[in-house]
Amino acid sequence: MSLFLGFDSSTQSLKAIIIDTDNGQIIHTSDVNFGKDLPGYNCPNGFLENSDPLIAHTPPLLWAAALDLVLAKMQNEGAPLDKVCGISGSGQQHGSVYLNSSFQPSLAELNSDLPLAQQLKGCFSRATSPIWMDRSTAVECAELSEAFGDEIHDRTGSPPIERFTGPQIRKFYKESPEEYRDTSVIHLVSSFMCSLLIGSNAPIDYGDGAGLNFLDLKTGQWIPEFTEFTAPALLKKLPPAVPSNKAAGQLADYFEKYGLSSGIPVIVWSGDNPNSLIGCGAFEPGTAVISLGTSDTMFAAIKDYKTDPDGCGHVFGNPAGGFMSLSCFTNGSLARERVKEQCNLSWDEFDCIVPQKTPPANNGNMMLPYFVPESTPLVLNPEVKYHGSEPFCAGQGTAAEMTRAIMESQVYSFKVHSEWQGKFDKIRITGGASNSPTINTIIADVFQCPVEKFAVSNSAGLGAAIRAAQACGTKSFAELSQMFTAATQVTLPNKANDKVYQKAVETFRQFETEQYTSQS
Ligand code: XUL
Repeated sequence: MSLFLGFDSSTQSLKAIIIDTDNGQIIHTSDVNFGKDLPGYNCPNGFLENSDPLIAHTPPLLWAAALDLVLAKMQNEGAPLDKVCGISGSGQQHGSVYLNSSFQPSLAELNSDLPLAQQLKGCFSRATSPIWMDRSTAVECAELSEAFGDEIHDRTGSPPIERFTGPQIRKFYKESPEEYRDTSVIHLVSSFMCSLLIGSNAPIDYGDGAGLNFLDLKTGQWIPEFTEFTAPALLKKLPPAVPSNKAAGQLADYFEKYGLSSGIPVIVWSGDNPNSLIGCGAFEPGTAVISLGTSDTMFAAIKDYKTDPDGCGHVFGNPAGGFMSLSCFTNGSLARERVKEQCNLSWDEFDCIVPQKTPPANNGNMMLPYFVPESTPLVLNPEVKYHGSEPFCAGQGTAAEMTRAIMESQVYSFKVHSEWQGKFDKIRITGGASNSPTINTIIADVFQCPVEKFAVSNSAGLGAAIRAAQACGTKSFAELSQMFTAATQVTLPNKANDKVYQKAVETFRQFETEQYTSQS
């Protein structure tokens, strides 16, 4: 048996998955929900409630407690932990953990009779960790942009962004200089969790490391000018950046109490998006993934380093080598839901009414469906804008027109804002709305390539387990993807719709440019 364990430390839960790479089976899955299973940390949704909507923090001790809890749960459920021969993991990106000089010695002396959270209580120089949902660093982003212009975007793959770790560290240093001074090491969620497993400070991989605004993606090194400007002596407080297939260390003796074998390799953890790229079987350029969730995301492997000229998309390290792009469309299912409600339709009607009553490209009717602030394109003052026939623009489109308009316009936006990444041979689609045959058809026709569905429910955790298996030398990414991420359904493009959609995409591009390029 060749069993590998992948963890997924996300915003709301810690999940674990064991895969068997001899026969392509998922042997066991388990999870701990932070709100439900660890109520004492007061994080019903995975973070502390705050009256300021820009602030989102989580006490990192919660994540340590969750690691003990999920392993105890798996042991009780009879998971074959004793047969696991390699481990890796996935962390929500950008969240940062601030530790003092007692962290390393405490990890080295972990007592298996006591829980992790009890033993690590005194190791934090900052009691709470800002997570990716925190948007309170606009001032620090502006300071970084002013100091370095486009250089941060050009070298690290993203401009300074509120949720990214660099601006968060600068804010902490400015607000709490003494606590900053007492900080020996700053981890990401991924490298913090990995450190617990190996009983020592773990490195940060290129996938998650790109979420700090400091990593030179071409050289794999932290950029000293950026770290020094951000906070004094910061470079000394950052773990080294390494490729994603590197072993961070060996599993600490502490975890023998759960039946795991100490000494097995722990592969460096990565961020949830780089892990999902692997867990969705999209590790090679040519395949993009569209994930239709609360927000929609579109990501793909890219071979040569390049950045989004519009500054909306991000570049991270691809755990399989090279780079990956990621664009986030904030008004995802939220916008679909709003239109469905406006039209008073059920989900089934929403999906059926479109093909029956309207032609592809909707006779030119389309919309910019920004109900909340949007990241791609950048829209700070949300508004829904219409383009097309007079009644449609006056908000009097039929339910069929409105429904087709929201579905098609979102796909036009995917198309326009992914062009910088190159051309795709196929698109893999996941998330709730991927069950809609109409959305599958629209994506296939607009992109003129096959759209594949696949049966993966926790792509980040699966990606982590696959990375552990690949790095431990048993099988290639191609073989492992074949085993765990095979397509279950394919929608082919209709060539006859190519022309009408090409024209519609150009109209959409122009409409969006007219409305939003001047906004910042
Ligand atoms: C990516 C990002 C989110 C988090 C979610 O830049 O902020 O996708 O990784 O966990």
